Amino acid sequence: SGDKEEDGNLTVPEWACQRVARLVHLNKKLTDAIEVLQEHAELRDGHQDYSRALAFRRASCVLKSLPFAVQDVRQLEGLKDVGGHVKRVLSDLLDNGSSSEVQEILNSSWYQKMKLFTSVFGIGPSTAKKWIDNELESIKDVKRNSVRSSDWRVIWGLAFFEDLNSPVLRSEADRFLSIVQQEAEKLLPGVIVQLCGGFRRGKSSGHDVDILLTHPKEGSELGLLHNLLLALEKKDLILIGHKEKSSFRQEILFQDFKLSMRGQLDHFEKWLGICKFPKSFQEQRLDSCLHNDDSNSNSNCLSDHAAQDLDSVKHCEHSEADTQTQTQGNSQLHKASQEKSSEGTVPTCHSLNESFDGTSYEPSAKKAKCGSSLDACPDDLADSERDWVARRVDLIIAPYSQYYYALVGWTGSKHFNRDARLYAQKVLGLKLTSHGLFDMAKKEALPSSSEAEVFHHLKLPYRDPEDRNC
Ligand code: DCP
Ligand code: MG
Repeated sequence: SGDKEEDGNLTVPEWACQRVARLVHLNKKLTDAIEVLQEHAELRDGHQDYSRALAFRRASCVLKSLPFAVQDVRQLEGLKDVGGHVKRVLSDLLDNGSSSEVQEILNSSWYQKMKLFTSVFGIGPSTAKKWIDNELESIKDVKRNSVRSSDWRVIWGLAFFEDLNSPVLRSEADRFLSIVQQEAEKLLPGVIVQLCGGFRRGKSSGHDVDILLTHPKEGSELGLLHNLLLALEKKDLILIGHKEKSSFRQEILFQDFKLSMRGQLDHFEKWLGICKFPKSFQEQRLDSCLHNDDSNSNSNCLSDHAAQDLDSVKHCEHSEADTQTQTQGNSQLHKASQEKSSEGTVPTCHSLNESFDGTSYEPSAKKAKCGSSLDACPDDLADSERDWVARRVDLIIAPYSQYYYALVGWTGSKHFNRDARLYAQKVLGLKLTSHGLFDMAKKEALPSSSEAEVFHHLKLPYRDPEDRNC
C-alpha cells in the first residue's frame, strides 16, 4: 500500500484503516524501536498528553505498510506521519544499528519498573508511578509491602503475576474456545462463538483470550453469559472474575461520544476474569487450526511465523494491553477509568461477584480457605501445586444487530480501531463504535450484517483481520 509517485515522493493512503498492516513486515527493527518511544510517552505522559505517543504510533504504523525495507530516511520523504523526531531516531538506527534514545529508555530503571508494574492486571500508570515513588522495585516488593488494594484484579493479578505474564499460546486459546463453543451450543443452539483480539489477527500468542458471543435470534442471547459461567465453573475452569451488565441504552446513542462512553470500551454485557487453563491445553493438537471464523476460515493459523512470537511476547508484557483507544485518542483513559471503577469493591474469593446472581453458587477457589482471610487466599492458591495456569479471559455478549461492529471492535488492533473511529468522524461525519455506525445529524444507525458491510458503510476497502495489525 505504498507507492512512488512520479515526482519521487512516497504516497500511502492517509488513514491506517485504508492500508494493509501485517504482523510480519519489512521494517520490524524500526517499528520495534519506535514502539518503545511510544510506550515510553504513554507511560510518562499518561492521559495528560497522549499526542506524543500517538505521533510515534502513527509513524510505526505507516512503516508497517511499506512495500520495501527502509535503508535510508530519504526514502520516507513525503510521509506526513513520519516527523523529524522519528526520522532522527531512524537515521541513528540505520547508520549505527541502534538508537541511543531508544537504548537509554530501555536501560532506564524508571521505564523498566513502569513496564513491570503496569503489567499487573488492573494497574495503570498512575498506580505504577505511586509504587515507584514509594520506592518499590519489584513485584516481590509490592507483595512484601502488602500494598493493599481493594481491587480484585490487583489482588489476583499480583498473586498470579507469573502465570498472567507468560504468553497465552494459540493452542490454549483454541482449546478453551472449543469448550466455550460446546457449552454455549448446549445452552443456546445456533450460538455464534468467535475468537477475537490478537489471535484473530493471526498472532501466535497473546496476553488474554477474547471471545465474542451472539445469536442470530436477537434477544435469545439474554441469560447466556450467566449460564455459560455456571457451566465453565462446573468444569472447574473459573478462578475469579467480574460480570458487567450491559449498559447499552438506545437513548445514549446520539449523545456526545465522551458522555455516552464515559471512558468505557463499550456497553456490552461481559465477563472479565481469570480462568484456570489445564496445562495440557499447551500441547499442540492436530485439529488446532480449525477455527469457526466466519470470515477467514483457518487462515489465522497459516500466518503464524516465528517472527510473530517475539512480537506477541512483547505484547504479553502488556505493552498496551489495557489501554484505551477512542476518538479522543487517549489510550490511558480507559485504563485509568478501569483502575478507578472497581475501587471500593470488596474482593471475594467467589469466582463471580455479586452481580452474578447465582446464589446457590459455590466458587471453586478453595472455599474453605477463602472465607475469612481474603488476601491470603489467592497467594496460597497460586503457590499450591496445581496442574493449571491462570489465564485472562474476556467473554463479551453482543446482540446480533450490533454483532459485526462488535466483531470489528474486538478484533482490533487498538490502533486500527482508533484510526477507523477518527476517520469515520473526520471524513464521513459518522460515529463508529463497537455498537454500530451512527449518523449523528440524522440520528440514524447504519446496520451491517457482515464485516464486509461495516467496511462498505465506512467507504473503506475490506481488510482481513490479519491485515489490521497496525
Ligand atoms: N480494544 C480496543 N481498545 C482497548 C482495548 C481493546 O480497541 N483499549 C479492542 C482491540 C483489541 C481487542 O479489543 O484488539 C482485544 O483487546 P486486547 O487488549 O486483548 O488486545 P489484543 O487481543 O489485540 O492483544 P493481546 O494479543 O495482547 O491480547
Ligand atoms: Mg487479547
